Amino acid sequence: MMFVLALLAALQEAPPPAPLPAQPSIVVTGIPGCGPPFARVYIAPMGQPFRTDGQSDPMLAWFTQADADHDGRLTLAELQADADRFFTTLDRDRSGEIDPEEMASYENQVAPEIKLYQRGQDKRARTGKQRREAKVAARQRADYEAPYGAGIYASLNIPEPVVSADLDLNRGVSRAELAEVAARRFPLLDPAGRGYITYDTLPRSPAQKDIDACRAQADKRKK
Ligand SMILES: [Ca+2]
Ligand SMILES: [Ca+2]
Repeated sequence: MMFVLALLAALQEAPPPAPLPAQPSIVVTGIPGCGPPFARVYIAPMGQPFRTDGQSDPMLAWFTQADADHDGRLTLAELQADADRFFTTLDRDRSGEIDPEEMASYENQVAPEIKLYQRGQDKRARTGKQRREAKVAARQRADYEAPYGAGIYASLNIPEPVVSADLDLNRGVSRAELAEVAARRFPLLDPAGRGYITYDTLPRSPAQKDIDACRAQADKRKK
């Protein structure tokens, strides 16, 4: 990673290119200004975060794991099995319910990204321009349609994918509730009603779309 960063820095600082002598080809996987090709986190439809260094796709990591029979088609049964597996991870005391304490550990330790939309979470020092930009971004997130919380890193705009599975509002999420919620989310990921989800048709997260747009712009400038 350090090597790639150093390489990128060197490329950015390089003087206008002179004709190059023949060299062994160097694969540069990041585009300066756009960073690595993939968002470093993807929050799966049932709430589990997948992380990479940005050189491989965390959404593909989830899809490959969830598509248990590896036929390239994620079925509802497979999505529910994925939900069930994640439930077992979150229900630490094996009580059969993700209780408020386990919910808090999900939001604070397992997937802290989902809290980033909350006020006061980000205490970075900013210049005036950055503050103005942050304000605009916050205003956009306050818009109902704009993604926030987990939605920024996910295929579905669901700010908190675990707590929102508490269908009976008893402040706990049971295995059955998570399975039911998987059944409700499945059609959102399969709008054509094919009965399965493929990686290619899975909506890219807003974070990934930003990167894709940046790279497309950079590509255009090169041409
Ligand atoms: Ca499958
Ligand atoms: Ca419940």
